Amino acid sequence: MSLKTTTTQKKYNVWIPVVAGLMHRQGKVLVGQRPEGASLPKTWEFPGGKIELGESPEEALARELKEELGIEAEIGALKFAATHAYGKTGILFLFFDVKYWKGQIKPQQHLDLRWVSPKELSSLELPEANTKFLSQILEVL
Ligand code: DGT
Repeated sequence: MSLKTTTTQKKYNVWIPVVAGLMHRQGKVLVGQRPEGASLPKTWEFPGGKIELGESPEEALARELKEELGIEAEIGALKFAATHAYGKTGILFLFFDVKYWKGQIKPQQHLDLRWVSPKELSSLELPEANTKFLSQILEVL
């Protein structure tokens, strides 16, 4: 059987898979402020980033946490998945629990890092997607 190409090809959206860690310490969660030159500058995000080709989501998150925070993290359960559209680009977010890690957390890329309570999290400037999911994020913290 041969595949037939037609002039009216189906248009596929572009999707970017992003993993983020919900890092817990004494009832607080870690957020980092995105650098000035990055997209969504100065917003407070959960540490993480894009999954690279060939990586599992957990491998991607462990790599990002090493790059961004300088730690060796044990990636826990998938807590929450959601999608958001930035213009024509879709982002698939996968949020994982991170309760254990080795090493001292130091900002390698963020302007600042903060441990915040769920209440404080609600008062920070977050990326649009996180504001949209905030109630679901708060439920799983
Ligand atoms: P790169 O290599 O510059 O593409 O950067 P990566 O792979 O570290 O990825 P990043 O953090 O720039 O991309 C994640 C995308 O997801 C970016 O468009 C910001 C968006 N985003 C929205 N909320 C969050 C969040 O809570 N955490 C992270 N890490 N990204 C978020």
